[in-house]
Amino acid sequence: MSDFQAWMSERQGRVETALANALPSARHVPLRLHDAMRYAVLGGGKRVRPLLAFAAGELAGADPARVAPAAVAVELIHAYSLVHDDMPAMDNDVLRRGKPTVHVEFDEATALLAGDALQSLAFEVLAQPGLADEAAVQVRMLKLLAAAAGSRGMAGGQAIDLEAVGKPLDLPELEFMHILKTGALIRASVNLGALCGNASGAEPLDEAALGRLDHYAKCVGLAFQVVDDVLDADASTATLGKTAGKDAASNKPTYVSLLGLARARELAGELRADAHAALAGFGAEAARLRQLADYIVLREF
Ligand code: GRG
Repeated sequence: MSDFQAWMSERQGRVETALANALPSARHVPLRLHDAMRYAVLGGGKRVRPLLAFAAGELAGADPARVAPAAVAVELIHAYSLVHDDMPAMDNDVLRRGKPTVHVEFDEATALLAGDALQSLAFEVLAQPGLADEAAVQVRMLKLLAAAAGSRGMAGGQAIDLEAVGKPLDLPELEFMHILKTGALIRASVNLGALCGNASGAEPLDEAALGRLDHYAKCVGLAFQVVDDVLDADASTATLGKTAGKDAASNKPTYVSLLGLARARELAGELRADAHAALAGFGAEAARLRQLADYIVLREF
C-alpha cells in the first residue's frame, strides 16, 4: 500500500467513525427514519469531499480531529443530495453504492425525510461548539456550506440539470451547471478544511493563499465531473456501483456527448494540470491535495 493509500484509508476510517457517531442511533425513534439516514450514509462511497477537507486542513496546519466535523458536514450534504437525486421525481435510480437506493429499500416519503434530516444534521454538526476558536470563523464556515448547498450552489445546479434533459446545452452552459451542481460542494469541502486551520493555533492562511486554494478546488470540482461523465460512458455498472450509461440513455448533455470520449479525457488531464499549477506556491504541506487531484482524475469508479 502506498503512503497515499494508507493516508486515504486512515482518513476514510476516521470520517466513517465520526459519521457513525454523528448520526442518530437506529434504536431511537423514529426508528425507520434513523435507519434510513444511517443506510444512506454509512459503509459506502469514496468520501472524496471529506478527504479534500482533511487535505486542505493539513495545508493549513489543522489537526485532523478538528477537521473531522467539517468532513462529516460535507459528506452529510453529499449523502442527502444523492438520496434526493435518486428519487423518481429526479434521476429515478434504483442502485447507489452497490445497494438499492433509499426510496427502494425504504419508501419515497422516508427517503425525502432522510435527505431533509441529513441536511439539517450537517449544519448541526458544523455549528457545534469548539469547531473554531473564533466565532466569526465558524459563522463564515456555516455560511459557506449553506451557500454551496443552496439555490446558487448544488440545488441550483440540480435545477439547471433537470431543465436541461432533452435540450442541447453548449459547453459554457454545461460547465456552469456542473460548477454549481458538483463543484460548489467540492469547493466548500476544500475551503472548510482550510478554515479549520484557524482553529488549531496554526498561523491562518492569508486570503491570497485561500484564493489559490479556491482555484485548485474549482479545477478539481470540474475535473471530478468530467471524469464522472467519462466513467458513465466507459465503465460498467458493477465497477461503478450505480447504473452505468444513464446519461446517454436519458439523452443528457455531458462532456462526453459534447466533446467525445477522447477530448473529455484530455480535458480532465488539463484540469488536473491546472489544479497542480494552482498549488505551485505551496510546498510539501500541499502534497495530499496534489495526490487527491491525481486520484480524482485517474480513478476508475
Ligand atoms: C438533489 C439538491 C440535489 C442535488 C443533487 C450531487 C447531485 C446533486 C446529484 C448526484 C448525481 C450525480 C451522478 C452527479 C454527478 C457527480 C456526483 C456527485 C457523483 C457522485 O459522487 P461520488 O462519486 O459518490 O463522490 P460516492 O458514492 O463515492 O460518494
